[in-house]
Amino acid sequence: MLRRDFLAHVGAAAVAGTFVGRVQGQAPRPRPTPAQLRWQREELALFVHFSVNTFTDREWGDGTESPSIFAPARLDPREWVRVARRTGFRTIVLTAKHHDGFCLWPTDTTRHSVASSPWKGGQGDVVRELAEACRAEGLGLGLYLSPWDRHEPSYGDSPRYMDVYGAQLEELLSRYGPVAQVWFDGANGEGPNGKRQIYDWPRINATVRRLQPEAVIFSDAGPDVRWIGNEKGVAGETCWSTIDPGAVPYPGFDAPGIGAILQRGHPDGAAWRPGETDVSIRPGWFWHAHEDDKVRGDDNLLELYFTSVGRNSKLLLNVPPTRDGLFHATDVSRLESFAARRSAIFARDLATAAGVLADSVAGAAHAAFHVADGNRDTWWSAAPGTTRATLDVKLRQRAPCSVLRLQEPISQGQSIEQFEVQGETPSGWRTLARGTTIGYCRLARFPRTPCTRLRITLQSRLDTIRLSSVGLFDDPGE
Ligand code: FUL
Repeated sequence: MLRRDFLAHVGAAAVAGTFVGRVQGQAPRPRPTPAQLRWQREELALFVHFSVNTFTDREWGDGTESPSIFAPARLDPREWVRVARRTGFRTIVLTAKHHDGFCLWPTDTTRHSVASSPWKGGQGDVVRELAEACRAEGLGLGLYLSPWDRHEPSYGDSPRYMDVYGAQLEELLSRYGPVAQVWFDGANGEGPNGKRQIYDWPRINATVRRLQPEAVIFSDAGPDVRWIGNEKGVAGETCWSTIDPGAVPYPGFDAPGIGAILQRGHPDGAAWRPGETDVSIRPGWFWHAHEDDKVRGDDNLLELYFTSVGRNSKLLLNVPPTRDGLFHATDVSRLESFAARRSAIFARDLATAAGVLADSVAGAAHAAFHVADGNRDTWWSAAPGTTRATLDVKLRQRAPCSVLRLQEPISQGQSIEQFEVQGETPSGWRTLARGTTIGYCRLARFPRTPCTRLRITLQSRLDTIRLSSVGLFDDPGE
């Protein structure tokens, strides 16, 4: 089809706009580092909260717990990793130390660790077992090291505690091979001296960079990955991977509206700092017997997938082991049905090899067909300066569909500010989805509709409009 035919086909409203006001010499927009790109493409990571709290039935230990209570009879991190891999998770993040200060590895910094517990006669090392299992199964290892430590006597004596904390971090990052992610919580309390601990974040981050340069650092304030601002599993309807670093200057920073800022990011933020959505499969982060009947079901988990991965975030789903040291059978079966629901939806992409035309193309290397070529490293690009562009996607056959997936090639940054998708149905054109940001992945659900064609309108005044993939699916569970 010639360009003019195409314009006649999509109609006047869809004619590409051109942004003439673009400022020459503008600073380039932020883009992800290879580590941030890898982190995002994994989509799913598993969080494992396990500590003395598992044995005391508490969410936050106060640091007075005796290591003698840590006695998981069947602890097996290989089982955690196998379940994770089988159900589509690519990294496991373990609470190597939670706020109670109990260390799951035999640290030289304190006796408050597995070395003083009856588990394996004090010879065990949970971090090592997990690291080896991750290596064997090809999963990434993530470590949570709580800065807030309610056991450590030096906590509150800021420089002295920073030495202890720094030494713990050094141990974790130098003894166990590659670490994919280091997870910092911003919680901050007073020490036994009645003083509030001051964390030396530049020093902490520099330690990670020195020992594990490939790892991404998570905290409210990044620097690589930001918190999504809530623990409900909900990224912003509008969700930018960019943020103004001044808005959240350090982890634990609190200000009115901070949750919403973290949820949405900023379209013109100077830092590429995508959001991670952490949420638990149960009401609590640690295992409690009385929550065994409150485990999220597959509908609920799928909804979380749509509100996190489907909104340009990554889902970090917490599954806490029981006192045995294994995942509870209910949690495992929910993870399995969650995985089955995802494959039932995403196994068959109805847009594969569709005929695609665009009303604006930057050049042959970025032709429109790339959005349906199944290759995430290729993309269609509208001509630079175009602020509104339309794609026409002709499906190979009419098919009922209920889920749409759009993806920007985020290796080039994120630019789309508005999208609208219409489907051609036997009764005419119908709007299937509309919204603001896309980013790595935007998912939309709509009532099952038989479609033969899609018309996708995209707008951005920030940067070049690009799309790497259009996916169309049917949810048989609808
Ligand atoms: C919070 C902690 O206080 C919770 O216990 C949990 O670890 C969660 C992931 O982060 O801030």
